Amino acid sequence: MNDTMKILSEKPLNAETPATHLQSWITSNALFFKRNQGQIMPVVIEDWRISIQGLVKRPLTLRYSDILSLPKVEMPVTLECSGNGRSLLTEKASGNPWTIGGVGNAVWGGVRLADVLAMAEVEDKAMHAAFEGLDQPVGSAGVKFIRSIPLVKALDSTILAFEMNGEPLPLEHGYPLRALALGWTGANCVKWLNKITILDKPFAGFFMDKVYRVFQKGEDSTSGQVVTIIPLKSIITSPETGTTFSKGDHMVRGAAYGGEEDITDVEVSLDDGGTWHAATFVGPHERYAWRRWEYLWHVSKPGHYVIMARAWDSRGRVQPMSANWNFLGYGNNGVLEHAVSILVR
Ligand SMILES: Nc1nc2c(c(=O)[nH]1)N[C@H]1C(S)=C(S)[C@@H](COP(=O)(O)O)O[C@H]1N2
Ligand SMILES: [Mo]
Repeated sequence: MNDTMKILSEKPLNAETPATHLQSWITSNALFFKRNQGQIMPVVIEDWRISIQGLVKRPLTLRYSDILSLPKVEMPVTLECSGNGRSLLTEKASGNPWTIGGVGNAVWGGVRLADVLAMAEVEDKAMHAAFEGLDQPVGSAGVKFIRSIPLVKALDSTILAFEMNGEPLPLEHGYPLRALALGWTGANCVKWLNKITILDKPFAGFFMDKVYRVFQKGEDSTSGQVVTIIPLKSIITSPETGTTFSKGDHMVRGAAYGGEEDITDVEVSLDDGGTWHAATFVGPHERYAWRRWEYLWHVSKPGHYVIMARAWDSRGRVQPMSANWNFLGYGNNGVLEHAVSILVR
């Protein structure tokens, strides 16, 4: 384990990427955040199989070589944990205390789930695809991490990835195969895949019904929406809170991402949201991948400053000033929660 990661827990392994390592467009495999509910199991590739079952006309069992023989897709995709930013909420919520580093951007290589499902011939009444991996339960839930997504999403924009940044998928990231529901949070992207079950309704189980839902204190978890799309958000990766600057020019840097939507603008404010200034995008612009941005801040007066950034998307939506608090602290995309405090001398 790379000691430059910030470890949130050892067993199971949960670790976030420090802000300085969120600077580049591509996050390296070693520094990419790691989020596990269970214990990672070693995989012998010759013995590995994936089965496609349930509401299909032709149940399949595929080997690694069968997956590799399908048409390959390769694309940069930003992956974020549903709970990223949780520790920045003003009212605390339980769960891993992510700051901003429960997110990363990698080039994933794999196959379209639609191509695999076409071979299995999904039945007409199919509505959901449930994913199961080889990791073993640890901790309170005591059940396997099984998640389902709507079949529409599975057929339209979900890949099964076997490569990460040009390398075989690292064991920690789901070797040999993981799902990636493009633009959806990590919980919808099951690792160490060995089973896909086609269902006529969402899978019912702990990781579908008790967690990864947006609900308030005292409410029944199942009354809340399932966490799906990564919310519209901008993070400031430099400078970090507590930095002291001298007067002059300073570059503010960050990344903006918005799930299935395109990021069109990022704005920066240095006067508590009174005025907003357009940031400049740097580097690649690809659907499903974050856009890096920068803003040259000229500061001539000493004092305490709060740097805020807000993202806009192609549907004309803007990031909210404050996050919608919920019991498990999912989807924190508040501008205020992500603001950075600086002292200028
Ligand atoms: N089988 C399995 N898949 C899983 C998980 C898990 O615990 N088991 N965690 C999920 C969660 S909550 C997230 S945020 C992502 C994290 O992916 P990463 O560790 O590759 O960054 O994996 C998802 N897929
Ligand atoms: Mo997650």
